[in-house]
Amino acid sequence: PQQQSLLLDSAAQFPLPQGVKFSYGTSGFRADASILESTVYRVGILAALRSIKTQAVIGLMITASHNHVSDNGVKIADPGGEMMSQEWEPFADSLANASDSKQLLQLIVEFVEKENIQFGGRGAEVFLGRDTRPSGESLLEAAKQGISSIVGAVSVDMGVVTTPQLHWMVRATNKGAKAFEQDYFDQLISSFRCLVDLIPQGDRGNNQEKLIVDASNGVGGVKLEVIKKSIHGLNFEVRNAGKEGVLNDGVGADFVQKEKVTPHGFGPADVGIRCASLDGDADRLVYFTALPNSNSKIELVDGDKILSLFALFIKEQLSILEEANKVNNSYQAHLGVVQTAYANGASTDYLKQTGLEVVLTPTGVKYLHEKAADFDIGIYFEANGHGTILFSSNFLTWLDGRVNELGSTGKGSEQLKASLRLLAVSKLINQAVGDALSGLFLVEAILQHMGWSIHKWNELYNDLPSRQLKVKVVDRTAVVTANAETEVVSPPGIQEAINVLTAKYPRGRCFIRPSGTEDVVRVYAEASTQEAADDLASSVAKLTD
Ligand code: NG1
Ligand code: ZN
Repeated sequence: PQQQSLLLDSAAQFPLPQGVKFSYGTSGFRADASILESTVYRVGILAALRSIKTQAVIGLMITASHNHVSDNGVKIADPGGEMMSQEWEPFADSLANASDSKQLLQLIVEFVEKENIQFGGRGAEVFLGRDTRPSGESLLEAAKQGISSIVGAVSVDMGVVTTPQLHWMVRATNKGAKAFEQDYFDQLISSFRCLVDLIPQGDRGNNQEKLIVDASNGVGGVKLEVIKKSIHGLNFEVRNAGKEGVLNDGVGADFVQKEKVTPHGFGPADVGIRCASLDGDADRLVYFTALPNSNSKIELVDGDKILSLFALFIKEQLSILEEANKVNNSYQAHLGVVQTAYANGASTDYLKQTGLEVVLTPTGVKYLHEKAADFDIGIYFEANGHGTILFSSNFLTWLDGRVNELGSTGKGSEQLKASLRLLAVSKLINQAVGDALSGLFLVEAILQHMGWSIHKWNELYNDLPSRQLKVKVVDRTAVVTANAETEVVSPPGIQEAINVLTAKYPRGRCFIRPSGTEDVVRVYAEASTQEAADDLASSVAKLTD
């Protein structure tokens, strides 16, 4: 009863805006910030319930990532730092759309019973974070109100953080580790240092040319400036750090990847220099280098190529270990990479040719992450630059043992170094979620290790020309796909028509799927020339009309 009146009173302060329908998509709720207060308040309640249910700390992040500065959004991180379990999404939807406080209360009562959520044990604890959007401050207040409308629930405000930082904090806390921002920085800096110290002498220092980072005028820039003060072994400059320009406006990973031109703040003086772009909440990373005399055109080094670089490095370390294992006690580490249908076909071919196991999943980090967790080392990336590397605890335990064993025999062997490198990667890379900052430092460490320039890296393979289009449709749910979204099963006949069109183009590949975040059907096509890819995409787009 005390709980019920508390909820009714506080919910009444956050009325649902008229005429909108919210849906917990691939990245939580997103909308114009002005209509999000009730949603964020309700997600506060949801997070508190999730914390009680899981008896662990839960994260609540307020961000709209690469979207416009006037948008905002909210999503939940589960105890391991991963996205909230999909099983709770329908409940999230119904909470967000409850018409008034009474209906809200009723939904909660029913759900608490159905999920058998037991009050009275450990109270809820929710970590809150937000990006640099001005609307974040008042939305954070709404989240706090939502959390405190559940009796005994507490929130811990982590302030302005990157999305991956908040996920990392949740994960680390639930593992019993120290998890403040400084701990995150310390771990990143020390594991980067470790990788640099393990670079074979001959190759060291081949890659000390400056790196320029476009921080999308977002939170990533703020954090990079902090890291810059204590990191050694990397010469970098941060641009678009958010002091002047507008968040995600002509800057950032999404812009650079889609437009394939330099972001604002870059000019002719930067031609040929190794550059990186983060998105607004620093969970996406792409690299690029400006081409000479080309009207700001760039050579894009996307998520697929970051994945390829990581895979190559890890495979090299594993093969050093496996050499030794032939004699010694062995552990056949299962390495796999996970992509979506948007991965450039040339990247998939390249990965397979180097002997890697490649798995395709539907679009959305939750699918990729889940698949990657099936491997001892699972690397996943979306072409847009969101991805990370997951290590199984079995493998890490084995690796720890190996390091102790090899270290104690005093053999400063190659195997020891390879083991230490893999351990350092597991600490540097954010295993909760894709993280542009940790990804960036891993890329930099590997480039130094290999002694590679960005051009050398980019030459691993040549991207096939591709084209993405979106088609506004009355009902995007009419398009149903199978096989990791590579085939349309409904409406009938469309797939056959796509096949006929695709067959006309050398190296042609094409698929359509309903977007999970926008009211559109997306068309993706690739072929041996840009013209062919454009043609294929537009002729397939016509099929969906
Ligand atoms: P949808 O709208 O479902 O295509 C987009 C991106 C995803 C992912 C999500 C979440 C493309 C083609 N799709 O999903 O990769 O980033 O947004 O933000 O880039
Ligand atoms: Zn993002």
